[in-house]
Amino acid sequence: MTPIKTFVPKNHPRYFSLVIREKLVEGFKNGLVAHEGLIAHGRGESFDYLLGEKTTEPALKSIDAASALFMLADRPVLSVNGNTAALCAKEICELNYLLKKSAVEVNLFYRTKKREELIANELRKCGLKKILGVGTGNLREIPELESNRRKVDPEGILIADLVFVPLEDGDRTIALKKMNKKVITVDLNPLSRTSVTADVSIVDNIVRVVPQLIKCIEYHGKNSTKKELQGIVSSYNNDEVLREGLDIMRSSKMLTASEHK
Ligand code: PTJ
Repeated sequence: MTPIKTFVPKNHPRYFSLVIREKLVEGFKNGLVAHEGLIAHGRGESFDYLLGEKTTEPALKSIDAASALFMLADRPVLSVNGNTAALCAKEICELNYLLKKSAVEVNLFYRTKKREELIANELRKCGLKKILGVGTGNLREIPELESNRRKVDPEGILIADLVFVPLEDGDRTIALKKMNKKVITVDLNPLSRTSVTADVSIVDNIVRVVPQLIKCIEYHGKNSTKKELQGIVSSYNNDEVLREGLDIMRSSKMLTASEHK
């Protein structure tokens, strides 16, 4: 995560969580994040708290399956919204660079021209040259979807075989599945419609997920055959992984006052 100027002392027990919160607020002040994005982040934080704010074993399984799916895809698209841009624009660009066949598309629920442009600029600052979904009157609509998320780029999500949709509302994942696309999501809520509908749902904080995805893809790039990647995908069970994530949250231990110190 790109360092920011922070009020949080380094030795605070929840330093990282509070720094992520400040990053999101900064993204809001810069116009990237919607008002509603702050609320969505609060919901995510509460699930992250129950996970102990770390990447769990089931999340690592999902990251492994997601890496294999990315590497097997012909036209993967990374969909970026305001929260994702504020939290990990640089890492999304790195992931895109690593994948080579992929594209990055801005897709917003609370779509305004201004936010589109600000998010595209943020991605450009990270070195991305081609950004889909912005500055074109040429967007198409995906069927059976009423929200602004229906507007997609004909060179991107419309023709993608795999779409990465972190921090989403559920409707689009359902619509993308009906279009026979594979969907990978990152969602701290294992009960969300997005999580239960996607092919691979990574129940973890996006700021931890994208760097881990990059490492995992680099590893498979050097060590795994196409057949091995296909084996990872076919043995992956998303429902099982979601149940395991929920079990970890349920068994989350209450700390006593002395343990908190
Ligand atoms: O930028 P826009 O206009 O496209 O709007 C983006 C938001 C996030 C406001 C919009 O997509 C939305 O309302 O999303 P939801 O329906 O609140 O879903 C967001 C999901 O992401 C929730 O289930 C949260 O728990 C989860 N979430 C929030 N922050 C994180 C997260 N998951 C992983 N990492 C996070 N940092």
